[in-house]
Amino acid sequence: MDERDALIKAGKIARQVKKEVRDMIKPGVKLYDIAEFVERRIVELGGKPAFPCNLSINEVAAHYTPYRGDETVLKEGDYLKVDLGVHVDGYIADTALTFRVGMEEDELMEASKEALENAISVVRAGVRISEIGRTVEETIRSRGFNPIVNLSGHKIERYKLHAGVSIPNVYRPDDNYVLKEGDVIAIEPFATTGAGRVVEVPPALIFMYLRDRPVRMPGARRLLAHIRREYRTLPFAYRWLQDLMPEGQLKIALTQLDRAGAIYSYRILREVRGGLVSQFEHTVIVEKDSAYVTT
Ligand SMILES: [Co+2]
Repeated sequence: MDERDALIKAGKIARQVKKEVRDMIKPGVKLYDIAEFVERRIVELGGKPAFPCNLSINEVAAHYTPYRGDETVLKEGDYLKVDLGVHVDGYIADTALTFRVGMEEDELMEASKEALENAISVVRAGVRISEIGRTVEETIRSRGFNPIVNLSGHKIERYKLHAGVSIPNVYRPDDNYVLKEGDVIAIEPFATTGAGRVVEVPPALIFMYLRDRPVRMPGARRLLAHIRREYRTLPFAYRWLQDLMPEGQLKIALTQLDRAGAIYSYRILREVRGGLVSQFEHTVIVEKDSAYVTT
């Protein structure tokens, strides 16, 4: 399978899982069950999770993924962001959508969805990414909401979810990367009723391997070898490790690895003023005259 076929296959799986998860979104359903369903279906359809299924509610913009024992349930009216990733042989599809639990789509959701559509319509080889930022920002502001300025889309490479270039959600004249034919990018506008900025809050439920580093604790060394082998340079969930060792030991091991610089910890991202947040995301392949949406 060549690169493009793998990207398209990953996208197709992501699309199918998005379609299936819709029926689960009801008041009273546990986030844990949704995340496990999403990741199981990805595997059943022939892919692997490119990162843990993110399920972020209301003022939480991103990076929440449930842990085993998590009793969080959906409530009527919640804004639930489902952000999921599929990889086929390292080729990634990253996509997200927002549901309003038990309710119809509203203007906040439409703002980020329309921003995504408008952004995709400007993508082609030769376009500066500042044009994407401009389009996203204008669309969201024209609908009376704020874009989240410190969250962005990203260029994607094989086994690399964030490959160095950020795809902005606001206009900044110095965002001068020019899209090339064959680039793979994720575009993900976030619209909010808040100030338009996120802050990190504990805990971290998602991590990523960075590099081998010496650590004293044997459990931490074993854990590092495990995550390097299983997830390579892709993010993984605390939930995925809960069978490996007792909870207390796992937490200490992750803390040691973080302090040693062996792993990166993704803390929960919350809108600074507690504003509601909506997000839509697609992965696209940049073509000569357009964008090919894989998801
Ligand atoms: Co993304």
